[in-house]
Amino acid sequence: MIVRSLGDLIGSDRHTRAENWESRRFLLAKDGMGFSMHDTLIYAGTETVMWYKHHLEAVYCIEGSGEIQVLPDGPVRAIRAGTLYALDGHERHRLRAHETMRMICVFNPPCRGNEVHGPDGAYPPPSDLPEGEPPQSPVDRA
Ligand code: 9YT
Repeated sequence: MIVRSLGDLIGSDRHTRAENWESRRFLLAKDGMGFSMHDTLIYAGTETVMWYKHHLEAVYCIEGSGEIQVLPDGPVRAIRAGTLYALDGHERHRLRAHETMRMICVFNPPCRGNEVHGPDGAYPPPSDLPEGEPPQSPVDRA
């Protein structure tokens, strides 16, 4: 069983920061679950274009508000606490945060570490990244 708290992740190698967001990665590929799970903040006033060509992503908003649009011309859909979206077709999309949004993000295949978006808005395919070290601490994983 794995037990982790958000406080364990802050400032650790499971805490990845980008210009518009930060991602606290509770579960990664090395945890062996077959998906990764992140607690992500999308900063108020930002607009981010993303395109997860190599991953499926589901996102559940638990705080804040914003909107999402599948590009180039999909309908603009409101996001607020209690809204989920799932990119089941690897859709290129734009996320706008009216307020800072706290999102629980699940990736399949799992992220491996400190992925950030490339110029195309994608994370690299898992085959391009090292596997990552297995969990070391018996406290971390028991
Ligand atoms: C909602 C979204 O995709 N935000 C970008 C960060 C990403 N989800 C992550 O790695 O946590």
